Amino acid sequence: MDYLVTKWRIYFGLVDVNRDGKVTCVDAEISRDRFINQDVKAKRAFPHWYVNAKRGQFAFNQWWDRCVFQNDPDRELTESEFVQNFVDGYNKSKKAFKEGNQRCFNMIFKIIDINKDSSINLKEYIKVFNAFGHDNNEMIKAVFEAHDPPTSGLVPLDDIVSAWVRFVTEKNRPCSDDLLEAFMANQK
Ligand SMILES: [Ca+2]
Ligand SMILES: [Ca+2]
Repeated sequence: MDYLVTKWRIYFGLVDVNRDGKVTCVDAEISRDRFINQDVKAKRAFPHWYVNAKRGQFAFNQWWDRCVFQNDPDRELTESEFVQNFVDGYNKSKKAFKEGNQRCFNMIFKIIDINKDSSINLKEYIKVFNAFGHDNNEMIKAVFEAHDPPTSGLVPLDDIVSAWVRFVTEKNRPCSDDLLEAFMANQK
């Protein structure tokens, strides 16, 4: 299970937005507000900005509650508790674990797909990583390119969701795991 645990630790690092070694509602609030408020001046020019921002906030909160805090938003998770949840979920039912992750990555990438073209571009990818407190744009670009033949610049939503579900649920290391390698090579 070492390979999975390595990946779950990386996942913890991605959601511990303020890097205090715990995942709490503070991380949820920071990432949500940053994501919603980026480009706020530009967006205020659009009449539906406020409604869309409210929808985005709601969807973001839902993702954190369901997918990180398991419906208990007051939870505080250390890295080992976070990883243990994954170990327990995985051991309980691999099928349910995979389906749960499928739902969660669908949820988050639908939010990230800002222009609603059912694909993710580098700008959208950078925006969400930045909202989660990761500003190593070299790493983000490398992770994005691990999904994508660099020529097209767009990754279909379904492909990006599948890649993340594989990342979080696949126990056998393939000959080449581009996503993991992109994270490992660029860790600061
Ligand atoms: Ca934190
Ligand atoms: Ca898009």
